[in-house]
Amino acid sequence: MHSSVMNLRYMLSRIARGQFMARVIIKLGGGLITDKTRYKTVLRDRIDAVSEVISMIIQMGHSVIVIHGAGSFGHIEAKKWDINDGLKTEIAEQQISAIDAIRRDMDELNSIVIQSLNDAGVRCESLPPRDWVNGVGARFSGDVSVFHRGPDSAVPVSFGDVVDVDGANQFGILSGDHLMVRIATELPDVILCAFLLGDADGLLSGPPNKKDSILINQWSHSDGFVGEHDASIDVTGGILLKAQCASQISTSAKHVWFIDGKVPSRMLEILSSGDTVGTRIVPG
Ligand code: IP8
Repeated sequence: MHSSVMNLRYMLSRIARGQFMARVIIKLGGGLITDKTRYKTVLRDRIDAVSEVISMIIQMGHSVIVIHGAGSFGHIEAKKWDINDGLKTEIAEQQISAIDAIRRDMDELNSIVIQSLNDAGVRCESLPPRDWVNGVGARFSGDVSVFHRGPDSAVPVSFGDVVDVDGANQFGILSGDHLMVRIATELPDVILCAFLLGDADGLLSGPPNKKDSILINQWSHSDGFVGEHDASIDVTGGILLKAQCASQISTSAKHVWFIDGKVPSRMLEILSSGDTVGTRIVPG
């Protein structure tokens, strides 16, 4: 057996089942699970590594909720046809067919995530936002109590999506980060809310590709600036929007973290010791 898996099994064996039973909400960032620059390029190995750890978190007795981003299955076409800004009469026809295509592509990405979780022994139920959400941003209308499950139920899985919007806009993009805010602040007993990134150990002081960018170990809203990641690709906003969402969550969840999703065992470290390599988001 691979040594990192053995270490995980050892860590798991030291945590008695049910000892810290609570809710764990995990966002698989679009930049972790896809190559954001190439249309519909999925990074299945990375999803599988996260699924293995999710299976262990469930074995610990926690109830888990999974949200994933869109990456190159959503943002490229959404940007091309301005879906985020709602209906534009001059390109309405192209926008309508782009919405169909984006929703189909998101269903495809969602079924890959669910297949990976199933392969790791995790039963799932998909709750696509288009079926139960109206509006965008954290104040969308929609009942997030459907995510409230016990530890032995199927894991609810949802994702950023094109949703209906009342009024002239008619449609817009709901980010998975805004789903995270609503679920994490409205459901009880959230012990960990983890944002899994694809390009960094956590929030950095500058862009990830710059040598002098360093990891920020702890961040609160009042600290302000964080280095930009992916702003030119994401239609829903870059890392600062994510950080603002995490900051809102930190007022109600004990542990809110940005971590490197390529090392998902860091979630187990947080659950077992309260600390890991990453950025802990604290209220303020
Ligand atoms: O990647 C965006 O969701 P996010 C959803 O979680 C689409 O911000 C369809 C672009």
